[in-house]
Amino acid sequence: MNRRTATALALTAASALALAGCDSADSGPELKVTGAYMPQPVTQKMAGAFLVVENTGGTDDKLTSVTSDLADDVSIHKTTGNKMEQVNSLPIPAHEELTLSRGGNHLMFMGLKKKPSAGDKITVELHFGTSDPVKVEVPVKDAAYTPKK
Ligand SMILES: [Cu+2]
Repeated sequence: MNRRTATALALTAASALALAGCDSADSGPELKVTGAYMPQPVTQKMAGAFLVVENTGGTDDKLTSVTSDLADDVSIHKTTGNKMEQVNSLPIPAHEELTLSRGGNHLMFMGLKKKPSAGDKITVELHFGTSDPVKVEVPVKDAAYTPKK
């Protein structure tokens, strides 16, 4: 074994330790946003968007607010039965994920500055209880689009 290989092995061991450390109970939330999309809205009045926020950290966090270049009025909605209602936040528990999807939790945009079409991208910034804000590029899809699992 040459010296370079030995160093690489030592580094691998060190990062494995660091990863294990991340899993301890006192680590902060570690958020990752995936699968964001917005079905092309029917009118300029409102639009919805969906995404998943994964928390691989050891501490709970929550989604507290959303801002966007598409509309000044963006809120967080949950759906109960047939009715949607605005909520102040949605929990993102440690080692779990918050799922926003059709028929469930979603982001609600009111009074759009323009009507986006499939193929466009909009930008949202997600704000959390603990973690730093995360900017997400949200692709606009066909009205009937549903993500593959
Ligand atoms: Cu809604």
